[in-house]
Amino acid sequence: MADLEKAFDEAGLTNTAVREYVTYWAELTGAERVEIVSAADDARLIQEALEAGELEPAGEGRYYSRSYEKDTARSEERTIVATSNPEDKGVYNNWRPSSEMKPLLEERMRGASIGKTMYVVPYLMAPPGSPLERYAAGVELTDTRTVVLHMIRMARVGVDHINHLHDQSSFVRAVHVTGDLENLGQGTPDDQRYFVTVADERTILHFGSSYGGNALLGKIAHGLRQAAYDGWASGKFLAEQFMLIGIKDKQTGRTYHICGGFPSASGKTNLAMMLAPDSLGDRYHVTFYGDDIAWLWIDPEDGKLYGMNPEYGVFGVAKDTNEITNPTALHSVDEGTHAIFTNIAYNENTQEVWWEGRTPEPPADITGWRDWRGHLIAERAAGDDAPWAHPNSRFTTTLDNVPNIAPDYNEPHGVPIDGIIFGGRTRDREPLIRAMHDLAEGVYDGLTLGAEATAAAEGVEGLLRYDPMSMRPFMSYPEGPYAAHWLKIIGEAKEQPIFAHVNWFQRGQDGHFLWPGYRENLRPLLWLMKLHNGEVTGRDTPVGIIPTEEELHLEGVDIAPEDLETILSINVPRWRQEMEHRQEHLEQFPNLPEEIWAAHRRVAAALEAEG
Ligand code: OXD
Ligand code: MN
Repeated sequence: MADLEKAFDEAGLTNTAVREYVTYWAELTGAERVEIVSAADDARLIQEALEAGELEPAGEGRYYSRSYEKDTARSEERTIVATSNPEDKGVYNNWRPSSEMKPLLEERMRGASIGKTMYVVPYLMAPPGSPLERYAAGVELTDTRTVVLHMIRMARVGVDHINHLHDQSSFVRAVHVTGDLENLGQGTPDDQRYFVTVADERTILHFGSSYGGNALLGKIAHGLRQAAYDGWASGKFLAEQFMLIGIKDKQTGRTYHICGGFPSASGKTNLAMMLAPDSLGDRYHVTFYGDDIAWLWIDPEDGKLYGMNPEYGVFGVAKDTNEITNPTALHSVDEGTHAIFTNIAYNENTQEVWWEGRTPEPPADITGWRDWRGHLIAERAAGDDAPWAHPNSRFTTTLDNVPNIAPDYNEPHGVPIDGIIFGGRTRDREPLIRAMHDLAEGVYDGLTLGAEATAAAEGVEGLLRYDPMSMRPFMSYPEGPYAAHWLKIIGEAKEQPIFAHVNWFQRGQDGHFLWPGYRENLRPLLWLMKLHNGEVTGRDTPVGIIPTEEELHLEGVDIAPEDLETILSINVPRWRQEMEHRQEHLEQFPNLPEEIWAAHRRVAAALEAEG
């Protein structure tokens, strides 16, 4: 091994705890050399990756990469939360004892980086100076250059973030070793991969993938699993898979902030990047803070609830992103943004990129086009209509590239939160929006959030796949204490945020969507803020307050009167059915706070009382 001390000194890495940690893992993995990375190294690393064929140019100042074909998504079955306390076992966290998992991971990683460079990526999952900064520092060790390039886009990266730590050892130790991707038995009974968060030791050990969701350890493993655990253990904050937006009322000068959770494929990124409809654009401006993670806490000074996006970029799903669904996302990956695409279709002659839903039809002239696996489209067998891009293909870009990025996204103190919303993809029953009466009902609603099963194998029609607060894959401690922690943190807020459930996806008998969605989704959110301000009263129902037609201000919205009536009403028999499923779902969780059960009983009784 080359001289580590020299490498640390040259990079200005002074934190002795970090130096010890890097030394330990460099020796264990057998890495040939160590390179300490800062964001300023990006251009050089890009150049190296282009020369090595890990990236290809996708026009000017934009790049394309392909991952190994069995390594294209997060693996929930192989993801584990480990601690030394068996009471940390929950329903969804896949808990295992750390005494079992740590040796296992060390065994997998031993010698696995022989001949490779170990990149040391010091990062911060917060704007610098944030009151939660002490939970935000981490150092990812990775053997893969494209992972480094993604980390530079998704987190604030540089040695300063860890040199100046108040407590030099309070950083998350995040070790990523790719392994021999072609021999890991992905998805077979002999699967060798393990993605482990040793939460009570603030250590993340991920082996067997270089796909972003498994390999960018600042994002999901630290930003969600570890941070949720830290937030609970410290009693100080919540870390949730939430988007966060601002809505500025130009007439009053006031900006509202709304965050919220949506299970996968429920349009969270599109909502987070939404623009105001043209007819409301003179008055309202929507700003983007984040599309995937929010940390929430109470400021002891003013007692208000604050939120921030700990990430520095967007790791978005490319499929179906186009001028109508999300023009903001398209601009955030324009040429010159240094965005990186993964697993979309690529034209090696023209350096163009394409994915399903980018345009209604794929490019007519297929010359030079290769699918995400790298196979020429022109050489496909007749009738082979496999997608050109992988359904989980991604774009990665920094927040500064998002055209409507909030001007204060980098402010350390975060932004005051006015509303918390949940929404799934539900074809019937769920109205356009229903506001909750109080905190307990809000948390209850979050815990019973779900999305419809998408494939027959996944579930029964009409039955949701429950995804509490959209955190099912990221839960790190048991659901009962999780609910109690929510009640505690939000309960401490001097000004309570308003909770609501939204649904853009109700369908008619013939399958058409009843609500136009996209930019029009601003209207129900404006209604929610007016309700919160006492400017409207809505109509009370057993499952929450819903807007009247007049309160929604629908001039110019293309919607049939009967469709509008459906999305602004409650189907009581369907709701009664749903309550039985909810009961079963909640019964899985030991120690659920009595307030949650009381909210459940209240809603059930109100539904029973309806004619
Ligand atoms: C996810 C992601 O997997 O944000 O949820 O990438
Ligand atoms: Mn996500």
